[in-house]
Amino acid sequence: MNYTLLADQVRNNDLIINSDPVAITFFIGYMAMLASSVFFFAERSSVDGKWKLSLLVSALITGIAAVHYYYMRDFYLETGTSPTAFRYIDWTLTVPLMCVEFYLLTKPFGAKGSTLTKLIAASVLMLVAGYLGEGVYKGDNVMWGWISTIGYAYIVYEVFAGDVAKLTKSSNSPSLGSAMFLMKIFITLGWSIYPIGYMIQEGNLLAGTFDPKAIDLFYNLADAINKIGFGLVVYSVAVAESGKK
Ligand SMILES: *C/C=C(C)/C=C/C=C(C)/C=C/C1=C(C)CCCC1(C)C
Repeated sequence: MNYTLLADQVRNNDLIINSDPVAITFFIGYMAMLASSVFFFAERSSVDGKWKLSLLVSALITGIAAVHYYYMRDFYLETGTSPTAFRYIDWTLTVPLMCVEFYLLTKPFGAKGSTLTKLIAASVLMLVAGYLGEGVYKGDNVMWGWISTIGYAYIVYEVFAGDVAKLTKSSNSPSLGSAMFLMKIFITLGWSIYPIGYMIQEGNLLAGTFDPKAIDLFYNLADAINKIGFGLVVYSVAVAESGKK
């Protein structure tokens, strides 16, 4: 092993970590995901039966993200470029798990497995098209962005007017109602940060407004809001419902 080279690299990474906001958010993202995962996992013991699974899924979402952030941070420090493949592998695992989370919330009120299948299919379309536009056919990123948006729009539709919305209405459960109200905010405002970041790519609608490198600032911010924030909403519903006997 060449220790001089290694020492140079450590010094170099240290400099980047101290001065590059993208690198800093990868580092903070890693720690925050890891801490959240431990928190959600540990808190399983303070909620009732069916909520334990919801907290476990929240812990898995942030745990999977923590592992990816560890690698994404290294990749970014080594290459100075966006870790697109790691990013989309992370999302392909965690977004379907977020759909499972919706399903678990509505399941006590009669949610069907077919709704879960539809949500997962829509998220796969959204992510595959996004990856093609960002990682493979960069020249056509606008077209792939629109195809991806079809999947996103379908998820928004399900939550606002489709099966998920109907169940929430018919459940007459105030705690499910308020959880779903917050979920709608995450899906419309929180999730919209991703396509905004995507649009700063060369040739897309917001090109030139930010350095294209800032794409990871958008994604890291959005991940923190949506993965940790979303988990906290599930946690607060679980605690509120567990208190009732
Ligand atoms: C934990 C990760 C989450 C919640 C990721 C969500 C990702 C999106 C909502 C991405 C959406 C995109 C579009 C709607 C169009 C452009 C391409 C994407 C993939 C950035």
